[in-house]
Amino acid sequence: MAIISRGFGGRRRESVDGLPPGQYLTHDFPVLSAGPTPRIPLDRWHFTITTETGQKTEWNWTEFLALKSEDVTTDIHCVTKWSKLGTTWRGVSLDTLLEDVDTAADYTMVHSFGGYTTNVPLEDLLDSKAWIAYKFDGEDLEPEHGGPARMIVPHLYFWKSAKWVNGLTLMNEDEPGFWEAAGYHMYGDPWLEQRYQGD
Ligand SMILES: Nc1nc2c(c(=O)[nH]1)N[C@H]1C(S)=C(S)[C@@H](COP(=O)(O)O)O[C@H]1N2
Ligand SMILES: [Mo]
Repeated sequence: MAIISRGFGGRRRESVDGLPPGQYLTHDFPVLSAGPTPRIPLDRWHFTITTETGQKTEWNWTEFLALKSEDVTTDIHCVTKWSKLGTTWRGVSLDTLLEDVDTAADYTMVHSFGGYTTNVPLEDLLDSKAWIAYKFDGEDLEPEHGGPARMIVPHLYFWKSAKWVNGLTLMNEDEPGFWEAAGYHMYGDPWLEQRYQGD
């Protein structure tokens, strides 16, 4: 249940169950991109999983849409301190995509069209914790928010949810992605406020 409170500083911020420490609630959907929005024609879209031994599994857009899709309702938390509760998505679970992939690796690097990368441990992509989403709020995902398809890993800060995703690489050792190499936390648990290295 949402509880509205005014706080003391004259700033009106809602305090709500389900909000991690240091976060405030937003009702709009901010756009945060480190560069220009790439436009990816659907006939050039692909998602490729590459194992630590170089084995590749790839889906084109038609093959991807033929996979089992799920509706997901989840809260999202950006490291810049906004959170949005109860967002609704439709996408393909990473459990489905990784089902027939043979790997002994523990880490992944997620890759995007445009060059963005972010590292996520493999176990954080499994057991209904991550999806490649192509709908938001019942509509096709807008390019600014990562359309045609983006990763969502909602239990970690939202920079781990790569927009315009096009693949993931399995790795034996953890390596930093784009923001992690710039000082952001390697894991990014919002409940532990793992914003920056050393948190
Ligand atoms: N490819 C790509 N994915 C990205 C980003 C980016 O710059 N490029 N920004 C990240 C950050 S910091 C956040 S908070 C969310 C923002 O998603 P939104 O723009 O849909 O709110 O996307 C994440 N995924
Ligand atoms: Mo972010």
